[in-house]
Amino acid sequence: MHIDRSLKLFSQAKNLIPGGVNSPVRAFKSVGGSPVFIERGAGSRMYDVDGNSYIDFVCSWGPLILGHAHPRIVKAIRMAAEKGTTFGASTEAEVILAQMIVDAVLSVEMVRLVNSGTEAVMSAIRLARGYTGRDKIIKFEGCYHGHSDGLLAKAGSGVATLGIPDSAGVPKNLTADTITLPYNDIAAIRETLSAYGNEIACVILEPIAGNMGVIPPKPGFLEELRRLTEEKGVLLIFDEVISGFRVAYGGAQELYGVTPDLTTLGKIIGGGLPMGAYGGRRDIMECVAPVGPVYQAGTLSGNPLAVAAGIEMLKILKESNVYADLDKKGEALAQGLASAAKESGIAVQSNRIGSMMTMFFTETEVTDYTTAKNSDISRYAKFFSGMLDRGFYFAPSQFEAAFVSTAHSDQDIADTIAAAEEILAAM
Ligand code: HOZ
Repeated sequence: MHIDRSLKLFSQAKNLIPGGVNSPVRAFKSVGGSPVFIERGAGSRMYDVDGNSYIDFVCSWGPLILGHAHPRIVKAIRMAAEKGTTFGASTEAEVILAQMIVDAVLSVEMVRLVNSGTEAVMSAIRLARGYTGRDKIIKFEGCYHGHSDGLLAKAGSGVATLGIPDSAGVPKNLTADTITLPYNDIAAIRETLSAYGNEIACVILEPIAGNMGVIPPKPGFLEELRRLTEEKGVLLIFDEVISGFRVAYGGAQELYGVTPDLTTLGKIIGGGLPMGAYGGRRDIMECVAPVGPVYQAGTLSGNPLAVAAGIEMLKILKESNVYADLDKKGEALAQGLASAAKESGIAVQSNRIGSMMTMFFTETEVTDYTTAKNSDISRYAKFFSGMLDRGFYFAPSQFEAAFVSTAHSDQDIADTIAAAEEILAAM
């Protein structure tokens, strides 16, 4: 495979952009080799600047549940652009999207649109603190909630593979109120809430962890978390930036039947354009300015292009039965990869919920950050590079999810498994 133009661009980029990338994992540091530069995408495929084609299982890290450049979404964006790209003033389309989110996500009675998942979570935490009058928050090891200061503690993929424990530049006092506990460990949360419950504003988690690789909640974990937080007047926030509209139309909270107080969303709701949202109980959301005292604002919030893409995306998801189809494809891929590994005598753990999955290169079950870190990342790197060379684009990090979209055909999945059999056998 020739990647001459990508190599040239990467060397130019390194001179202009830190590490040559606008988000660290994209630099391929933990898997080796040099990143390919993408020119375009269509359906399940991406094409790089050297003309190589890849079946894409990153799907822009989650938003592309319908694949690349879905004609209806492209049309919606084009039509919106013709009317103007931003107004910094309210539009009818924002009301339509807000209604669609409220109808879909059980916990959300009111919603505020922002520009990214990071912004959504940062705002939801401020809101939880403003509402409760408490400062401390609890997060879980390996759960990623964006890169705002107070949440960059044991934050999964990017920091995990770069070997940076947290981040430089975050003053100690900004993480002093962040308590970090092991994911899926109900005893730890029970103890902490019974000792400090009255000081804690919120517990935030990815109800299905996606950024230390996919780790589902253990049976009863979310239910017990809901019960304990309610008991202590602590708000429960589900970060559904990845799982929202991905594992079910109503997200993980629909799938598991557990309703948080606040929910953060991103990725899919923007139809592939930058968008985030936070929402929840009306009495809490009414603390947000201009109704209440918790300030949050943004020039491009509710941007017409992103809103148009989001509306069209949600319409398509609602009208077609995508989730059963995605689950079937997800299962075929996860099972195919796992049995290819088994046949080659390579120990893996295959974690999957619907169309999001991770194959961890480890012998032991993966249920939290510590067990995820048992993975042999050099083996993942070999798998990744072998697959990339054959035209299959997986995440350049062991600690990420692989995503299947509606655009992936059964043939795409079969071809991927066939290639994986060869790579794994050679390892
Ligand atoms: N770790 C991020 C996704 N979970 C990376 C995002 C990106 O590089 O675009």
